Amino acid sequence: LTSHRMQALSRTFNYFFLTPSTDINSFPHSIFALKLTCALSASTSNLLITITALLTDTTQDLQLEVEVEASVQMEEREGEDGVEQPPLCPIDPNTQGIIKGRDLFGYVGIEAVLDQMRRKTMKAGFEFNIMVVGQSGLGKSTLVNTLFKSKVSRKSCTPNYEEKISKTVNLQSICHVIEEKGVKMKLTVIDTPGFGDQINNENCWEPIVKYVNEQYEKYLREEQHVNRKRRIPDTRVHCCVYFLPATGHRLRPIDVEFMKRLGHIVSIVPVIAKADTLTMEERLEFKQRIRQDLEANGIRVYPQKEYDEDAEDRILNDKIRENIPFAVVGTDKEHQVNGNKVLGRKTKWGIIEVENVAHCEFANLRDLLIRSHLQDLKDVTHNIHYETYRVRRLNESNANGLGLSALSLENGTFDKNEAESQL
Ligand SMILES: Nc1nc2c(ncn2[C@@H]2O[C@H](COP(=O)(O)OP(=O)(O)OP(=O)(O)O)[C@@H](O)[C@H]2O)c(=O)[nH]1
Ligand SMILES: [Mg+2]
Repeated sequence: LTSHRMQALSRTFNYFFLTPSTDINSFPHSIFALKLTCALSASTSNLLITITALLTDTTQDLQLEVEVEASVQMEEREGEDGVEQPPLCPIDPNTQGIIKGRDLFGYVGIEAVLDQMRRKTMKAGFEFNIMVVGQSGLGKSTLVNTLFKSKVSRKSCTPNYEEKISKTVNLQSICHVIEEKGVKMKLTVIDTPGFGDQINNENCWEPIVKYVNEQYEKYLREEQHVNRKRRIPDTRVHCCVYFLPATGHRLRPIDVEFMKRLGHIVSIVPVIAKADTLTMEERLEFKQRIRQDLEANGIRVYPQKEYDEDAEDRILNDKIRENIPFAVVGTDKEHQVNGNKVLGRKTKWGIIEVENVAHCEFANLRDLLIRSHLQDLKDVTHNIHYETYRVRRLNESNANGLGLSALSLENGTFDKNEAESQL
């Protein structure tokens, strides 16, 4: 609070401004709730944590008292010698008609909900699942290793992934719990076998589409369970990193087909693989051509324009849209550069530093996936892709005259007795 605002508040209310050293137990119980409001007004994060711990059960009472207090204040202010008081806060013409908590009765501490959410998330941790998809030999498995060995996890993960990367023949998940500043993230990367080796590559997207849908189905079944788990394990693919070969030409028909299909069920982030094989000019031109091709073919890649929430979002996402596909280089080796250990590819003419933005865009990809858009990717997965799947499945089962339980039965999770007992 500014000192001006504090003065204005103490004219109207008998407020106590607590400091972190104030002993809250020394206050009479009857004015406890009011004092909590005051305490939140002078909030520091430490103070907030102590007080919330003391008052977890009185939150409801607190809200009621605050509301009463607010109406009293309004009456007093209206009755004061007919003299119009200046508003405590300047009135924003854009918010006229909306009474904001602060304007009415000072600082209530609504924003403390952020602290509450933070504490809950820290306790529970969260899951994030990335899938890598693309033609064989483009460096998918290498990039998964790069991600786990790079800054995202260097401190917390012991690389137990096999040292020599060989051709991936089965779909496999690599999972690490990464902890940073007390926040736990269970990061799972699903490595997929590359396609394009067969003479006939028709329907090569099917195993991937099947896997993505299976995860939605698993989640749907859990949701419909009568005794639902408190937290449904989330194995849904939140993001699919699609590898494009650095041909320098245009999108190949197989990539167009593949991405078209995947784009409807999962958020795709395309990347140019092995970008160290392109010069800077080639890289720029190739990126531009890919963006044109994506648009011309109506391929939906993340972040989609229609899901931008506001102008701020649009500005941030426009920058990403102008920059995709990221040109990445992968490695699982570390080298010494100027006395520092860096992840890089050693060539005859120098070291390509994977995490150096002047060399490649791996760091931009990692920032997008983890630092800036992780929650949005999870939200889009849940609210758009999963929702579309859920609606389709429920419509299907209704059209077939099967109930929800039958839907679960159909997918083989329940045994017959369990389903009958639910009915
Ligand atoms: N030049 C260059 N080579 C790379 C890069 N990333 C990986 N490689 C090499 O490419 C080869 C294949 O890498 P993998 O990671 O096995 O490729 P993949 O996409 O997993 O292949 P599949 O498992 O068959 O689908 C290895 O020899 C890697 O060292 C890169 O960014 N640049
Ligand atoms: Mg592989």
